Amino acid sequence: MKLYITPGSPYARIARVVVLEKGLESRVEIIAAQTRLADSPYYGINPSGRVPYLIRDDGVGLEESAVICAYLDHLDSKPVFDLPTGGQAWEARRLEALARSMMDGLAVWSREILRPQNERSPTVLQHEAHRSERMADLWESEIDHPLMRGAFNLAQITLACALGLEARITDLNWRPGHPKLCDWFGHIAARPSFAATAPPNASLMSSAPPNSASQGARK
Ligand SMILES: N[C@@H](CCC(=O)N[C@@H](CS)C(=O)NCC(=O)O)C(=O)O
Repeated sequence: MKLYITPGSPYARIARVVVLEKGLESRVEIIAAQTRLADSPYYGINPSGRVPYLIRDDGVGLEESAVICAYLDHLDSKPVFDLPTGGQAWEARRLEALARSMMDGLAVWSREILRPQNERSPTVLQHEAHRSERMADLWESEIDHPLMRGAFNLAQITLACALGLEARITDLNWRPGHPKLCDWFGHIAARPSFAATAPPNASLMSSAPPNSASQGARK
């Protein structure tokens, strides 16, 4: 199988973590795709141009990190990331959706920063910065939920991949005032699957305006 990724994509990182957690390294070839590039050859492989994208052994391609993770998890017929049974399933869904919601906002923020300085929208940057603050506050209280502290699951993986975007977005500073979240993240980030998939540090991806004294500085 081939898994198309970009090194900085948090969605692709979720799938890469699952590959490692499930010991699928020998079955899944990880390939860096050229996204967001006019006429990228990658569009011939995946017309949407998005990552992650998994080409199965039968040649069929799958999009969406959640779908790809479920497929990878079921390959050995011993899934470990399926939803828990009973009422806990709704809690697992709720938490995973909250984590994905935070990631979606951070992905918009990081995309905006990648645009040329004169094309960035200060409104979008501010909106996403504020959303990230609210989501960090929310997660500081949710992080003690038994599902966030128990067996490794997709809500945990998704949240950790979202928080890990601090390496890509200089002005994302979710740590101050969130000691429980910091401690939780420290444990997850130490897992080999997370250490091996850490996004490249983009210390210049500040959303501060040019020549600002705070450019590149962490709050
Ligand atoms: N809902 C999708 C989101 C995938 C996504 O937005 N990937 C971004 C990278 S973080 C991408 O491929 N962007 C390239 C583009 O928009 O052309 C998933 O969970 O897999």
